Formats: sequence, C-alpha cells, structure tokens
Amino acid sequence: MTETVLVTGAAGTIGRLMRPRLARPGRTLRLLDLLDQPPAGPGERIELVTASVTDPAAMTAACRGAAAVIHLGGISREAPWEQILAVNVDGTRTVLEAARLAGVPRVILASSNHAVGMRPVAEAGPGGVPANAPPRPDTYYGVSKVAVEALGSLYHDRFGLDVVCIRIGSCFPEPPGVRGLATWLSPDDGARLFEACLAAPSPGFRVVWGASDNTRGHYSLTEARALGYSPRDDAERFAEKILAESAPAPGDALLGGGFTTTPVGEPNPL
Ligand code: NAI
Ligand code: 15L
Repeated sequence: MTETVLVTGAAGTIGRLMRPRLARPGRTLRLLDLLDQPPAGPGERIELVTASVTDPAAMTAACRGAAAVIHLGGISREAPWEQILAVNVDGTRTVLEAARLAGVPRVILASSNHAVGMRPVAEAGPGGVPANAPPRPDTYYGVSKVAVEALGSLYHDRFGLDVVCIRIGSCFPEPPGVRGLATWLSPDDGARLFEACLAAPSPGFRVVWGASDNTRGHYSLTEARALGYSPRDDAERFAEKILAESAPAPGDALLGGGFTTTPVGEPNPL
C-alpha cells in the first residue's frame, strides 16, 4: 500500500528542497506546479502534474487518492492585490475545496511570518511570539496568509479536515542575512516539520511556527514541538560569516523585516 502526498508549488524554492527530503519507501510524491519540473531520478517515486491551484477541476483530479496535501503553491512575495487575491486566497480555497471533494483528510498550508509582520520583535517575550499571535500583516501578501489560515480554520470546523498552518520564517539553504539568524528554517528541519504535520494523530486545526532552533530566534516553537517536531539546526553556525558580510536591514525591528518597508502592492526583492 503506497501513500500519496500531493505537493503544490513543487517547483519553487521549498518544493525543490523538500522533493528529496520527503521521499520515503511506500510514499509517492505527486508534485504539482504551473512550471515544468525535472523528471523522476533513479528510484524516485513521483508523479508530475502541471496545473494551476486556481483550477478547481485540475485540483480535484490532483487530490484524488492523496493522503495529504502540502500546499506551497502561490505568490511568495508582495504583488498587486488582484494577483494576491486570485492566486493565494482563491487558490487556497480551491485547494481546500478540492481536498474536501476528493476526501483528502489532511492539508498542510504554507502560511508566513508576514501574517504578523508588523509586530515588533521586542514584543516577543521570553517564550517567543506565540504561534497564534493575532494577525498583523505587513503587506497584501501577509493579508493573504491571514486569509489562508482563516480558510484552514473554516475547512476544519465546517468539514472536519485536519489543517495545519505553518507560519514559515525563512526557508532557504542558508539563513538570508542578519534577520535570517532569527527566522531560518533549515531545509532539513523543514522536512522534519512537514513529517510531523503528516504524522501527528488527529491534529485538528493548528497554527505553528516554522523555524529551526535558532539561538537568536524569536518565534515560539512550543506549538510545533507539540505536533512532534524536533528541530536539530541552529542558524548560529552561520553568524560569524553573516555578521562579517552584512548589517541589519531597515525593518528588522519588526517581525516582517524588509517586507514592512516595501510599498504595499508592489513586487519586492525576495
Ligand atoms: P516560490 O515562489 O519559490 O515557489 C512558489 C511556487 O508556486 C513556484 O514554483 C510557482 O511556479 C508556483 N505557483 C505560483 N502560482 C501557482 C499557481 N497558480 N498554481 C500552481 N503553482 C503556482 O516560493 P517558496 O519560497 O517555495 O514558498 C513556498 C510557499 O511557502 C509559498 O506559499 C510561500 O508564501 C510560503 N513561504 C515561504 C517562505 C520561505 O522562506 N521560502 C517563508 C514563508 C512562507
Ligand atoms: C516569505 O514569506 C517569503 O515567501 C520568503 O521568500 C521570504 O521572504 C520569507 O518570507 C522571509 O520573511 O524571510
């Protein structure tokens, strides 16, 4: 018996990092994106789907037979409102509705620190910013992640899906700049967190932070640990190099960093 996990946005940064890391004996990764993706390597058990998360028929077909969906697909930075609304908000509703229609019991949604990006870092407190800190979006993009979480809550309460929303910090091969020393989610810890979200018995609806166990971190990892997540990485091993090469950026006093100073509605540098 094989388990199929549908991953949307699989051609993106996180999707590409997770493709080898989420491979397991007995698991098929169904990798969906608008973009073409490299074919299966030797021994790799994957299915490739080229489709948009905004296409209800394609998404319902893609969800068929899946045990879970990891929804990463969408716009991952600031953009004009119409695009954010169509892809991130309507696209996420389409994914959840497709999962419901196809009987997929569990959906993991990529939320973001930018859902609470305007919150001052100084307010983090000793235990870190709780994972259910109230919305304080820094951009239209951040607003869309608040909506993503709200849609997940709706689909849990009204239709019984298990939905875990991960407020991801910064998931890249290395921490991006000084802020990244606090916000980094290493690719290996990212995979550990997705595995915990897939394996937790009946999680219901949850919001957790997605970060490594960073010495300078300011997110609470209590909620993710309660799901079974055990981070092993710490951005601190990059500190000397990063601090020698770069300085804090404007906006770093707020959780959202550079997104908090970018003009609303205009694409920002990643
Ligand atoms: P990315 O921009 O590298 O990848 C997004 C992928 O989604 C791309 O491959 C793109 O082609 C695909 N996509 C866009 N529109 C689509 C559509 N209509 N249908 C199907 N696929 C579509 O983003 P990244 O970094 O991989 O992030 C993945 C998710 O995690 C995004 O939802 C992002 O908002 C979220 N996130 C990422 C963080 C990070 O540090 N990388 C931090 C916080 C949240
Ligand atoms: C995000 O939400 C973005 O998708 C990602 O590209 C990074 O900018 C990340 O947040 C971050 O805050 O570092």
